[in-house]
Amino acid sequence: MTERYPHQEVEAKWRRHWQETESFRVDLARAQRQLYTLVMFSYPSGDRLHIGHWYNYGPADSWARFKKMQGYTIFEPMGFDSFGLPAENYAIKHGVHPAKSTRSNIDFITGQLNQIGAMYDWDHAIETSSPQYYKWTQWLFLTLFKHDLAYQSEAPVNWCESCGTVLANEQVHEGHCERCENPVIRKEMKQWFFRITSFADELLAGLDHLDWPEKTRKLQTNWIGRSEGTHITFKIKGSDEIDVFTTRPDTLYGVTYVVFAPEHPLVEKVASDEQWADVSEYITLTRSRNEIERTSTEREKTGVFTGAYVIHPLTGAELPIWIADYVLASYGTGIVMAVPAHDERDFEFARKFDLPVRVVITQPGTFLDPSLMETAFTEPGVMVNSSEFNGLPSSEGGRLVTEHLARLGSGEQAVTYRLRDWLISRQRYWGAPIPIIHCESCGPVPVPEEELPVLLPEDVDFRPRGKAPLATNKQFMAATCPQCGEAGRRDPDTMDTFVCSSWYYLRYLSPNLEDKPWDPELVKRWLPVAQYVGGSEHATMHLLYARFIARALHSLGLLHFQEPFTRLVHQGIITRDGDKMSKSRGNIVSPDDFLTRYGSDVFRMYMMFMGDYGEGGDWSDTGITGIERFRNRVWRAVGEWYQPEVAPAAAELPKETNRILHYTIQQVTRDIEQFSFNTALSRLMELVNEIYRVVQLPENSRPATAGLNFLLTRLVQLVAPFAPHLGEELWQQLGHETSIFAETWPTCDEQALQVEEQTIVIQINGKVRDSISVPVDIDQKELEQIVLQRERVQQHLSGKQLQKLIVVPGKLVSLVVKS
Ligand code: ANZ
Ligand code: ZN
Repeated sequence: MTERYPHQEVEAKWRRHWQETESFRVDLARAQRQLYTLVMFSYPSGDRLHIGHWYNYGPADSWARFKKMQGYTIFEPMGFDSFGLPAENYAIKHGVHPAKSTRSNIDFITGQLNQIGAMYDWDHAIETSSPQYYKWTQWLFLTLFKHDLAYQSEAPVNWCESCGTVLANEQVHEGHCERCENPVIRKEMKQWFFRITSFADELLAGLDHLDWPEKTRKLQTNWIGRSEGTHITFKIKGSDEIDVFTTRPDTLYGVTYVVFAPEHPLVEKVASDEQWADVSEYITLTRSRNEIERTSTEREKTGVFTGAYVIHPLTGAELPIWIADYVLASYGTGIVMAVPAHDERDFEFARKFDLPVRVVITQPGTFLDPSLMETAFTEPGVMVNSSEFNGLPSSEGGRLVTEHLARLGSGEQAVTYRLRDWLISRQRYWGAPIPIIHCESCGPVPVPEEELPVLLPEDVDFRPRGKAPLATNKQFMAATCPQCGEAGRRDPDTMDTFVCSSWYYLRYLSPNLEDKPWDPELVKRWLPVAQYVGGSEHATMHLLYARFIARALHSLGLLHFQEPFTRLVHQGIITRDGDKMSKSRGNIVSPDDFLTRYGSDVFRMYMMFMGDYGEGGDWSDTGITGIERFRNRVWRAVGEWYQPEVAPAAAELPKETNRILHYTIQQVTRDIEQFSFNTALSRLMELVNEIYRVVQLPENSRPATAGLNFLLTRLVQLVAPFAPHLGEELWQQLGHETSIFAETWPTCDEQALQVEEQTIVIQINGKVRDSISVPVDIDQKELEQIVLQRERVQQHLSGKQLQKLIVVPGKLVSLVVKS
């Protein structure tokens, strides 16, 4: 037998070759049939490249290589999302400056990425923490600011008292600080926002035209949360007017009280002196609860009476105003008209605080007694106890109530979104500084574009301690107002890293461009991104932000497209022996160990083989050996049976082998296209089995050498995208001097797929009774089965006994029956 496949040498050799020959460099300005394929770049944090990255990047590259062989010019860039909390937290934990730790992590990860053997064009790499990059992130901020799409406003933020810092939502775990585990409170602070809500309708409508996973489009739809309803105005007794947002105007006559979100700015004004102590205590209590807790249906309802009343716009009744944390300040108007008879939360609240329940909707012909109700009646029905609206069905009645209110000037149709404007400022160090100078007389003034980037100073104590770290650097903070020349101060906040990643795909095309964020010609040629691959955990953050930024820039005439990512695929999650991989379980697969042992191709193929790409799979240390065997079988087949002195010839293949080959081509082509790598690999394994079968046939039925050579050639081409190093190595062995990825992907000959059929006559007791068409190579047992199941045959068999069944291959099946 032959020696072992020397994967280490082979893989190193080809990676060197690709690098030396600049195989993946693309002339972006001239390329034809251009195809931009993108993966989600990584944070260079201390965890380095883990299996999740590999699962994202390896298979995505296989898809790209397949497309390259189909004749596309591939642009497949890679870079680093190097600002942000993961890098900063790593730096804090290890006491190194983030600039330094980021640098060494990037260097290390670059080496790991190279082992994947992907077609990355490193000349186009970007690092979002480099001044050449964040200069343009700042430009993006200013562009939005100048068009009123960025603004500053007071907003509640997650605040950890013990760390003395603002936390991102992701850092809050069930109401507690991820780092110190102390409770997180809400605190009002002045923050920067991007006006994503202006694009809510567009972002919603745009989802219909995207080739994205259904689940992700649903998540975005729910996240945007468009809700149609009515704004209804109530007058506060002896004070202002307020609006509520309701989706059920048909229940207006059933309102028995009104609830303000505790943090609503009017609460302080309307609360009576007697109630103020209770009210203010409750407001403080609410700060310690997050929205998930507050809206949980499990929790018992809490709240406090304010001592104030509103006047019902139609009945003139006086209704008490309460505050309760189940009403959120950030949704609708932050005030709810409570209808306990028809809303579950209001019902629970009313029962707890003994507030009246008034039924105004019933099923036709039924009667509901409020004192006997155990839950709210939330279905639509017919209006009752509603004056002139009695008898109307909910939907029509709701519409008429709204129209009636509109005539009185006390209401109008309204649309509300769950989506909030994007809070982009962070009181953290490791991010792009916000390019604004605050001036006493001019307010917030943009830093002039020619002064960008506003450099992030290195000399800053970045440990979190209650205010933006940059504020402690006097030199950084001092600035003159670009407008009036007076002394001003810089904005000490930095931008959320999701701002960096909201536009990175544009920069990849020309990462070193100095006077523009991107090259409009290249952008026209290459964008939008044809294929994006990355984790579904980004469904509502990154993927929504990037869509918003593209739409915002489009609306300003700066981009020709509205949607950045035409087609999106999510890789699934890899578990190990059924468990999620985690440090605490100690079951993390370290790619590096397996790479040394099995090589990059096997590692990549094993991940692709484990399960459906979108769903993920379960890693097993023994499972990978099956793929190693497959790789070795491919390698040995070529080494042993390919005869370079004979030219490959398709015509020399036996029909059935040829059919299997074309079936494989057909299926593999279809499967890779759809990211169905596991099934594609199964087909390739079957093809390899067929090769091993035919070479063992006796001399006279073995395919001729030219035919076998052809078969092996096709095998190598089909395997290449899955195992790029092996593909190149074998291609060279087959006598070629150029890269296999410059070859054309094999096409399926539909005709070869036809199974040859023959007609078989069925005789019963010597008489021809039926005939059937079956494949030429049908198995005898299978033929007998088919014959016996024929309706005609069954008729002749019923009540009789089959005595004999004779098969004359290719011609006849003869049955002898007796009664
Ligand atoms: C009266 C009413 C009667 C309501 C009824 C529902 C049923 P969606 O569909 O999610 O948009 N609501 C409005 N603002 C709120 C806030 N800030 N916090 C908590 N709840 C709020 O929900 C709209 C409904 O949620 C509104 O319609 C309001 O309650 C409540 F039989 O008004 B409804
Ligand atoms: Zn000024």
